[in-house]
Amino acid sequence: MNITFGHTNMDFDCLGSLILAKKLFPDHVLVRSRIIHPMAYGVYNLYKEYFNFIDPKDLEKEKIEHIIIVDTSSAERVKEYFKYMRNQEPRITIYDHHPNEECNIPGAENAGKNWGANTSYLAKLAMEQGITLTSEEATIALTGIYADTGRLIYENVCRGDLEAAAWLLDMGGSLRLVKSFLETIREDDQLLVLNQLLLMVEKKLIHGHEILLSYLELDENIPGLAPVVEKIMEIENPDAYFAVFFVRKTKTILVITRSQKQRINLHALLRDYGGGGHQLAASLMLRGQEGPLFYEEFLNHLEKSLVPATCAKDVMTTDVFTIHENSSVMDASIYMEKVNHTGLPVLDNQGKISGFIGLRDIMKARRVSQMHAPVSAYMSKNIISSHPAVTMREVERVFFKNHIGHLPIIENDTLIGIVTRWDFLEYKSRRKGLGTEDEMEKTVAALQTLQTESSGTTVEG
Ligand SMILES: [Mn+2]
Repeated sequence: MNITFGHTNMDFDCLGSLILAKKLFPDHVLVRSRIIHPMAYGVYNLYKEYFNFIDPKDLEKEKIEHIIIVDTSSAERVKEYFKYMRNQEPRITIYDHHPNEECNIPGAENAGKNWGANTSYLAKLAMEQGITLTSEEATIALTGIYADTGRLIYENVCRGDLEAAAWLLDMGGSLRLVKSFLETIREDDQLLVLNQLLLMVEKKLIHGHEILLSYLELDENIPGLAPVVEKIMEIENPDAYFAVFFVRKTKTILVITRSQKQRINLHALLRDYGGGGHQLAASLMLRGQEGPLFYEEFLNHLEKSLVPATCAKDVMTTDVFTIHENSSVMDASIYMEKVNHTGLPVLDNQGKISGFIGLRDIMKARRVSQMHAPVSAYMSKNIISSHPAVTMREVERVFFKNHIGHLPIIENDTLIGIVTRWDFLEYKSRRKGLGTEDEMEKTVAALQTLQTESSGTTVEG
């Protein structure tokens, strides 16, 4: 017998990979995990007959020749299947999309590649072989891709993920169904907590970070609080959210946190209490403490431990090209072209900033043939500037509110730098990822594992 299986606690990407593996390797039978991720349970239950799973227990009487493993390379996550296998040395091939992760399944070879979703990689193989899918199979696979790539927006998404998604749409995959399967808030009590939190969340500026905070007491534990916290994160868009819950019945404190800034390292913040997780997503559970006391103490901890937010002086350009107010508009125009800028701060005799001249001001002078007039006659005198400690969030607001893309930074009446569009975009594009690609991959992988780690639903028989 030849078999295919994925990791324990099967999630969407695992199911998507399995449905495609069944098409790619029809002489292999699918074996299901005895635990299914609660999020993915609906898909499993609705499409059961498309998989035709056998149970790990059924392997007891079989002689297994070849095994295909999808969406994991970790021995720990497939041990439930091997428990029942009698023969010692089946051949094993792995299709896992984290080939950098250490593969510790003895004798196995990973044929996978670094893709956003494992399903995408198998879809590419199916595409190349001219396989066709039913619309149900395409929908299952499409759900896997959307789930593991954060709806095609995580930083490890590659061209192949998008091509696979396009192909699955051609095969009749339904985005309407995908959307409904990925809905994280489905229970009434989740909705109730969501509404309560929306009314009570408090925004606080701590060392330049916009921090969202809430403290809520619950009668008993409610499953699925993390998706509620994520939903609030989406609505309020703070730099980080610390949601503290106190469950009265069990006297348990639960802290769920999400961040979108690498400067706010949640794992490090919660480790002091015995919690942890990852840089951008972490949680903590504590027993035997009073909720309100803990919350107060926790706020102090944040004030003490948060590293100050990135501000203008960290990202600004310090070699500022300027022009004197007595120079001609013509000189300004030539200089701008030379330094490849669309605007220049204008300085007076004391070296202080007295205005700003941009392309539009130069056009105005050109239209009336006044290119030899002094810059001071055409510059805009209403200078929007700021100080070195202004946070990047504030810079973003100033840009948007005033329709500008540069902000001169002034200290003690002296121009010390300028934050340009380019500086801003550089900062923004790096803010969600981490310094190096390696670390970025780790974070994405960690977020995917977090999804997988939440406790599974054990299936019948
Ligand atoms: Mn995966």
